[in-house]
Amino acid sequence: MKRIIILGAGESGAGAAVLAKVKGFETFVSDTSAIKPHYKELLNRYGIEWEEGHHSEECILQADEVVKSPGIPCDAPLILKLREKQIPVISEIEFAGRYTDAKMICITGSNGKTTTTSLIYHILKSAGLNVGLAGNIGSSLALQVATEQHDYYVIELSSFQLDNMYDFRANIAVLMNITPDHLDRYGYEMQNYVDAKFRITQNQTEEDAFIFWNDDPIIRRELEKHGLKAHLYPFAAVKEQGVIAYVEDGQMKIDQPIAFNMEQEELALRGTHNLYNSMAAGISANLAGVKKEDIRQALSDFKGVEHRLEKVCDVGGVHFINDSKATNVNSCWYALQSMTTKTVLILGGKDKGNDYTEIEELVREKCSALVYLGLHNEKLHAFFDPMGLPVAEVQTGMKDAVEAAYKLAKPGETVLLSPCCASFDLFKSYEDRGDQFKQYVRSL
Ligand code: UMA
Ligand code: ADP
Repeated sequence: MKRIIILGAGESGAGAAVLAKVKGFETFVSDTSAIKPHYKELLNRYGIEWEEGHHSEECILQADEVVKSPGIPCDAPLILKLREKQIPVISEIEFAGRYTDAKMICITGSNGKTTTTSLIYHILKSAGLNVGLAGNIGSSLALQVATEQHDYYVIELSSFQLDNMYDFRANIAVLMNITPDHLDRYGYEMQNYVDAKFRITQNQTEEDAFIFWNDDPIIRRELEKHGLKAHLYPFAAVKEQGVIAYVEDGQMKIDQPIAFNMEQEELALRGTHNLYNSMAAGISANLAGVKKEDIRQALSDFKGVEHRLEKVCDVGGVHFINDSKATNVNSCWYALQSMTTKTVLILGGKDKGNDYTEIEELVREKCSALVYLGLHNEKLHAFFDPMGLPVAEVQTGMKDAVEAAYKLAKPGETVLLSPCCASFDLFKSYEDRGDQFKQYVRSL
C-alpha cells in the first residue's frame, strides 16, 4: 500500500491526512510542535497515526509521497533530504485536486486574494450554486474533498501552496497583481516569488480562463515569456487596448464572455483596489454562468471582509480605520491612496524585506504623523524620519499605539492602521492585531 506522510498537522495537514486515509493510503502525520486539540481529535476520529514534538526522519524518509504544509519552507533540512532521495513532496491542494472533478476557480496575487475569493464565493453561493470555499482563506481543500461534494471550489492560493503544485489545473485562474512579499521565503529573489505565483497558470488548456490585472508590469512581462493556452481576460481601471473589463461613463463594464455592466456607485466595495477585486469576481462569476442580475445583486450587497480597510468608529472627530491585513508595502499604498483626509499612519511589525520607496510619495502627500509600532523600528526611523513628520515610537503594544495616534490626530483626520509588515513580533496574528486596535479605539 502506498505510504503517504504528511508534514505539519494544522489546517492543511490535518485535512490532507483525512483525505489520504479516506482514499485508502497508509497515512502518517508528523508535527514538530504540539498538535492543536481539535486537529488531534479529527485525526483520531479517522484512526490516523500521528506524532508530535519532532519529525522522525528515518520513518519520513521511507514515504512514497509527502504532503508538506505550506508553512514549512522548501529549504528546511528535512525537505532537502526528501528531495535528495527523490521522494515527491506536494502541497495539500495538489493532493486534493486529484480526487475531485469540481470546477476549480483559483485566486492568487500579492494583495486582494481574500477579498476577491470571498466575493466570488458570495456571488456563486447567492446564485444557488453548489460551491465550496477553500485554501489560504483558512479552510482545507483536502478535508472538503474528503467529506463533502461540490460542483465548484473557490480556492485562495498562496505562493507557498503554489510552490509544490505540479499537475493541478485551475479551470479559472485569477492573478490580481504581483508585488514584493514573502521574500524571506524566496532567497530575497523576486523572480522566485514571481515564478511561484505564475504556477497558477500551469496545465491550463484552451478551455480554461486566465483573469489578470492588465496594468501590472510583472504580469505583462511574464505573459510574454509563458505564451499561455488559456483564454485571457485582462481587466483595468479604464478602457485600454485589449482589456475586457474596465470603467466607462461611471459604469463597470465586462465585455466577455457575456456583456455585463453595472453602476460603479452600486459596488459594495470602494477604492481602486476593490474595483479590481470586483472586476475579477464579476468575470469569474460570468464565466461560471451566473445570471447578470445575480452578479449585480451580490456585488452590491457584499459585506466586506474584516481587517481590510474596515471602518471602526469616530472618536472626538477622528476617524479610525483598521487595515491590519496590510502586511506588505503595496497594500498600504492602496490604503493611503483611498484616504480622503489627512492621516496618522500606524505602521511597523515584522519586516519581510520591505522597500518603503513605494509609499514615500503618498506618505508625504497624505500623512500628518506616523506611529511606528514594532519591536524593531530602526528601519522605519531611517526611512521616514528625514521627512520631518511628527513621529511616535511604540514598542509596548497596541494600547500605547492607539493613544499615541489619537494624541497626534486633529479632528477631521483619520487614524489608519495599515502596517506594511507581518504581526508576529507583538501579536499572535494580523487578526489579533486588528482586534486589539478596535478594542483600544472603542475604549478611548
Ligand atoms: N510544522 C512542522 N514542521 C515544520 C514547521 C511547521 O511540523 O518544520 C507544523 C507546525 O508546528 C504547525 C503546522 O506545521 O502545527 C502548521 O502548518 P502551516 O504553517 O502550513 O499552517 P496550517 O494551519 O496548515 O495553515 C496553512 C496556511 N498557513 C501558512 O501558509 C503559513 C494557512 O494560511 C491556510 O489557511 C491553511 O493552510 C489552509 O490552506 C494562513 C497564512 O498565514 C492564513 N498564509 C500566508 C498568508 O496569507 O500570508 C501565506
Ligand atoms: P490577501 O488575501 O492577498 O492578503 P486581502 O483581500 O486580504 O488580500 O487584502 C489585504 C490588504 O490588501 C488589505 O489591506 C486591502 O486593503 C489591500 N488590498 C485588497 N485588494 C487589493 C488589490 N487588488 N490590490 C492591492 N491591495 C489590495
